[in-house]
Amino acid sequence: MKFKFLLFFLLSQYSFSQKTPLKLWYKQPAGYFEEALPIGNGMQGATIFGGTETDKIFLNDLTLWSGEPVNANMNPEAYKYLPLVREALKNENYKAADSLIRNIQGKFSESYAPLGTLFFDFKKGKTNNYYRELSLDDAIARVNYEQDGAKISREYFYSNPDKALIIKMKSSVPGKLNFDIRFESLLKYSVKPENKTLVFEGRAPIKADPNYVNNNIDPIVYAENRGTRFFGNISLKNKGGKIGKTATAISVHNATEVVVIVSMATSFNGFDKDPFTQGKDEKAIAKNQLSAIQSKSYEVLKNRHLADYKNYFDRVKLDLNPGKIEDLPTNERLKKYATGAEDRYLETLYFQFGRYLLISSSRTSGVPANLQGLWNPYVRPPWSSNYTMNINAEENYWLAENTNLSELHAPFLSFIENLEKTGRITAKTFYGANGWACHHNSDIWAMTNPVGNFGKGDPVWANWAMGGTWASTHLWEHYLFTKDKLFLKEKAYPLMKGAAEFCLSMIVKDQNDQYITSPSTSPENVYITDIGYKGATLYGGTADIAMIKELFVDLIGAINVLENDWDFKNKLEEVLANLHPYQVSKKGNLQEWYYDWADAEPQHRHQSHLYGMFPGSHLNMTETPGLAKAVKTTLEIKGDETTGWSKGWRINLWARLWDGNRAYKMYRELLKYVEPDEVKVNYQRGGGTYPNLFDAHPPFQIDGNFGGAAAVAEMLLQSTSDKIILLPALPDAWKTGSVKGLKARGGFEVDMSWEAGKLKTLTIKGKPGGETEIVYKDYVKNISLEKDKIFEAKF
Ligand code: FUC
Repeated sequence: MKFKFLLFFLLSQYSFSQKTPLKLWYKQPAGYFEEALPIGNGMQGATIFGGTETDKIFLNDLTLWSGEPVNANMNPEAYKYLPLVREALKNENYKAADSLIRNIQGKFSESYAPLGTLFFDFKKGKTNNYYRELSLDDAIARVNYEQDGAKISREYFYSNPDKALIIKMKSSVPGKLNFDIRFESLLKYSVKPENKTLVFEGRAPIKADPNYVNNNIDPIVYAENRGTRFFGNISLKNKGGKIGKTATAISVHNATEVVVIVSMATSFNGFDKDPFTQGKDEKAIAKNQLSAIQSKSYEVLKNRHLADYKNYFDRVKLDLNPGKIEDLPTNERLKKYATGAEDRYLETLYFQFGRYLLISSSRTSGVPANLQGLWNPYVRPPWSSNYTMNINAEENYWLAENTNLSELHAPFLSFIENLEKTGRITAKTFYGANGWACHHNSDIWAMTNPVGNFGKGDPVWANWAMGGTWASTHLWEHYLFTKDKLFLKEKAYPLMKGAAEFCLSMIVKDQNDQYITSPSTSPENVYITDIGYKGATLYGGTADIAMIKELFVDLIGAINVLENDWDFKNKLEEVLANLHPYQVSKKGNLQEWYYDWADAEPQHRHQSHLYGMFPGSHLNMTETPGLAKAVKTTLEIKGDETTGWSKGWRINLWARLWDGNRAYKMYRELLKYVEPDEVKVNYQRGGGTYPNLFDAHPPFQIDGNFGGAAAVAEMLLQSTSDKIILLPALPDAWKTGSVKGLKARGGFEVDMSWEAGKLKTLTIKGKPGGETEIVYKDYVKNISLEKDKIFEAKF
């Protein structure tokens, strides 16, 4: 067994040395968060600055949030306002509807908390030949420099198998490592050195308001014996020299090599368990993790980390034929790219960085990657770094299936199980509705209520009710990519059905006897009625109808597979047959509102009414070409300048419109260099990419990284339950290349190469096996593959 592992490891190292390394690298330490390097094991993570005098490392744990389990029954009278809002809408009194709907609001979400910061204080002094990198091939960050005639090197990785941050520091000259290790936190905490270990503990607030709620004098509240606790050990193993301590720090004197191990845990024990009184024993967990590591050598820990990480990362290879790659630091590369330079290496790096980030932030059941993945230094991070359900939380998972990381979708899919629990109470109390609902925001406590602080939120974002509908379509997508029938039957179907039952409660008949939602809002857009009223609440918003349609079509697919619940299928079909249809506006765009009203902000970043084209699929180039044209006109009117996540979405939309060159143009714009937030710049900052390749909304949001990476796959391969379309949106700029390991619906794994813009070779593996139709331009072929069997073709 051991020998096999070693052989695998040596072979993988050998094949890796044959190709261009995928890495971010810099000639100086990070000065800002958006220059620092993120690593993570899917639950915990670190952001590394790599300084030579002080190396600062932000520590995060995905399960450390402010708050406690939510009382979903927070506004028990709210449902009484639903008939009043509906009545106002029926009377076309939009102003009254906008005001009445505020009675259907609850509390804001809680905030994702920063755990603490680790500092290594080194001797001050001149250094030379500084180099800092993050290797995506092995998920290891490295810092090297020279000081006092010694080569100093540091390696950092966050191990999933060993649940710890592991750092190795080395000096080429014996005895040259001298430093102190400190720990600080912005939360309530204490720290003390014990032998060769620095021990810290603390707890999160029981409330941290969003940073846009500034009318509250007490935005952060702590309480004794309440809130999520955390605990950690920082332990050291040294070669040479000795370890001492001060009152709050551990000191290393004259060592040659030091391995630092950070093992930490929180008391979070599930969305519905009090994290203090019913919490996990975070001390025992952290200590046990540490003692399990103590006996393992650094090399063993590193090999275990590599085997674990590469199992995911190596599944997909993308080669865009970059030619001779200029050896430029990543920040300079981005700046040069922004001048219009070709850089297919950077374009590949950004794609693979998205996959790297998902592997590093999405491996915790019930706790998906949040607005910043898991890397957050702020107590009140932008938008609470929570789950914004009207795009951002879902966009995080667009790359999970098609870039062959299906298992990493599980944290989001299991989160939906939690949402369903609070969401049933939300549906009942806020609307008197069946099923379960989720609104604009959620958090680790699976809150599902409309936010707004009981009437203070603008309905344009606070009252959007389709969060559960959108999220539930991910369950069907997971089934389509895996064909896991047991998952469909036991997990997905009941959740999807509950989300649909809520939709059935929210629809009414319009004057034409067609189904529409009432009330409705369209994320986060404002209409102008014919008499000039600017508002948010309406009936029959297109986005609602699009999401309902997608979910109902998915459910019918599920019923056909499971061969059960035919009565419910009849109900869904009846609604689908009588849904208010899409409308094309007088300008030729897809109408967002029930009437052909004007938009208060025609270039607005949200485009939820285009949902059916992407991430949905009931609008497409073959079956609904007319509506696809209206989608295109909508995007033309909106223009291309927008926030990071919105660019990510539009690139996917252009890919689905089979316009590879426009998709590519916007991909380039997503990669537009953006300075760190604290740097003063004299040009207009817009969506783009920070020096550490984090997506800039701005500020940092990880959704653009994930959406952008998903879009690259979407440009190369599109699929439905019974079709695979090859190179549907290949841009002229990617004339020659190859890709291995992309996934298509049906569970197929696709490798292909192309030259001069034309498909050359194709290999499709059936991974559970099944039938599909392959389409490449005029080439159409039906294939039927048994499990693990391969179809190959040359063009
Ligand atoms: C939505 C967007 C904002 C931002 C926030 C996190 O509300 O409209 O642009 O991304 O989520």
